[in-house]
Amino acid sequence: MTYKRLTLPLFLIQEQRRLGGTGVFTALMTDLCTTCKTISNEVNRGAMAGTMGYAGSRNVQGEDQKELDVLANDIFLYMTDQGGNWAGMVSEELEDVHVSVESDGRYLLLFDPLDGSSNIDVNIAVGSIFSILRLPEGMTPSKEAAFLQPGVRQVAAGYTLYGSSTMMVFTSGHGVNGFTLDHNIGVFVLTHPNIRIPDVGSEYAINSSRRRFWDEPTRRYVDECAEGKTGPRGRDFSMRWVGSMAAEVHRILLKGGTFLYPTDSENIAKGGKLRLLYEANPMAFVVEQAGGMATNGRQRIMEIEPKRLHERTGVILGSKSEVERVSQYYQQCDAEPPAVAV
Ligand code: AHM
Ligand code: MG
Repeated sequence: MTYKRLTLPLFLIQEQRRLGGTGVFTALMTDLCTTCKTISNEVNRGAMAGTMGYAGSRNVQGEDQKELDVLANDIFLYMTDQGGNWAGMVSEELEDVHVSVESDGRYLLLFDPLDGSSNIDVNIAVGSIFSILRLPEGMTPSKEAAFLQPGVRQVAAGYTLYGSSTMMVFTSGHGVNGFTLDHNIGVFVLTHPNIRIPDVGSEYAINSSRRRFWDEPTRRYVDECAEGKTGPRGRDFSMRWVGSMAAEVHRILLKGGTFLYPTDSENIAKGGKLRLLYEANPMAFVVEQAGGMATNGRQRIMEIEPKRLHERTGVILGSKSEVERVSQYYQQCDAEPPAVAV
């Protein structure tokens, strides 16, 4: 047979058979698939959708919401509520947990409906990021505590990138697979099976305009990369910054390298920039499953015990050898005796 395109629905059914699943995971992923296809449609219509610009509201993080932020959040909640598979949700755009009414679902969904939304008005890639947890025994989804689980307990996680094509990339703990949306048939198709992050990467992604706030290990790592062939790394690097974590992580997953949004002297009071439960943890799960590494510099991201729904963390992730190097710089910095005042 010459026709060999494996669609996401077929992939899920094959995995369900292979791993002896009950079909619940297939149902969860089907909900997410429909959600992201709907958001992709809205994003692709651009200015024609009439959803550009600000909504005139702020989210719990105090950030101005774009109209598409609000719409994408509504789509997530509506599409996932209907199936009855989910007990509750946490969203970047909602202050409190959302409980699915009339559902006996045992799973929790944590998501950033539209990551990098400052890019919407200028037609640059945005994404959705999601993490799936089990509702712990004896807990009700209306309580924050049900969601405060470390990333190592994620059942599945991933992102959908609305770029020059729409791609969904996810892991359920058995490797990472990427699917491209075929708009003609309205189905995601497996295009990137078993993604492995290259161990040697020549790209790093960081918002360099924050250099004045960086700590010593970040500054050292970036400076050494920027010195290229003539510096201690002995080779040249390129720097990229899209301003959308989904796009950044996707590039690094395929090409290797490092993504850094560290805690710095300006964001440390908030704990960093990126949110642990629905940005850092899902991306860390994907990156680790692809053979990479994800840390806040001093601790593996997925082992951080969350204390709040919208908790933030520093994030350094990517190719194993590069992230190990940054971690070593943190260790060396922490081991240095404090300077003695004379
Ligand atoms: P958002 O989820 O509110 O869109 O913000 C998160 C984004 C990340 O995708 C990206 O890595 C970062 O914030 C961009 O930060 P900066 O404004 O420093 O470029
Ligand atoms: Mg985000």
